[in-house]
Amino acid sequence: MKLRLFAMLFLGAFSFGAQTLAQETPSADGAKVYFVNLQDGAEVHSPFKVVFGLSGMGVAPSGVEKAKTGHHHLLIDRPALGEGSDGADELMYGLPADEQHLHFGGGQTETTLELEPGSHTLQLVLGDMGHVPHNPPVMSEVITITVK
Ligand SMILES: [Cu+2]
Repeated sequence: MKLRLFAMLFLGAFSFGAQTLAQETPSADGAKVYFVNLQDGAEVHSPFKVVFGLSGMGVAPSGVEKAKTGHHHLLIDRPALGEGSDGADELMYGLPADEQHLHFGGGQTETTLELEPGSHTLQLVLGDMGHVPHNPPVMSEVITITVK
């Protein structure tokens, strides 16, 4: 009996702890992000415009807590979300901000990119107010483009 109570308290503490961690912001069923103006295999001249599409959820600036919203992130020249060496961490704690992870925390829905000539990969990922992917993540396919 005593042991059972302890186990319940332990499990209770664990689940509380898990909730305060991330990937707890639910996405909307069927939500999608996508590239409006670029397809896999596209050839572009730098600088070029990238337009972000979102359906089934809304765009909100980072730091704004509102259900079923998020802001865009553009992942450049790296493995698909969740598949790199930091895959588990980025799903749990959020995306870094560097030249491979652009945040559009103002709620922007497009950008202009300047990339070196050659082949590059791009992926769009929606993040919550704290830059953490939703659960389940709302992300585009990884597309490969060639910059002429
Ligand atoms: Cu962000």
